[in-house]
Amino acid sequence: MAIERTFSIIKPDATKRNLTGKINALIEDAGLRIVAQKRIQLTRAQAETFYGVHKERPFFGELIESITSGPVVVQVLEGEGAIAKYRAVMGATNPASADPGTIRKEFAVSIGENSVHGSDAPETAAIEIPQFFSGNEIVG
Ligand code: RTP
Ligand code: MG
Repeated sequence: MAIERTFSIIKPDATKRNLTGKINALIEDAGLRIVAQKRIQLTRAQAETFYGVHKERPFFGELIESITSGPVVVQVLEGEGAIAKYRAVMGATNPASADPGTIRKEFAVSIGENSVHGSDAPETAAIEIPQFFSGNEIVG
């Protein structure tokens, strides 16, 4: 399988509860390498651009409130099949349905406060990564 890169966000519900290290331990234990990282406060405009595909969804307002409610840690993860691998480590969107050992089962509070984001396809990773990182900020 090819070496891929995927985009990850540790969301405010997790940074507020000081879970960045515990989440990154699960990411690294899965064989993914953190090749770019920064802690930032998303602006409303950045959040609305990032989640633009969900603009018409009933939860869009809550989603933007939630992702801008505190610091996030944005990261690029690299590894074999990184996109699918990270989705597996994250677990289901709703933590109630997530498998044991996944980030969302261990740490998430609810579907809205579900601790992490991960790109869902190579095409979305290619759009999401450059929204937050320039080429020389990613060191594989
Ligand atoms: P993500 O994009 O954050 O990695 O999560 P995902 O692919 O598993 O879920 P997606 O369908 O893309 O939804 C994006 C985020 O919107 C929030 N959401 N809230 N209240 C609701 O019914 C609802 N549904 C989705 C979640 O925080 C989800 O991660
Ligand atoms: Mg998604």
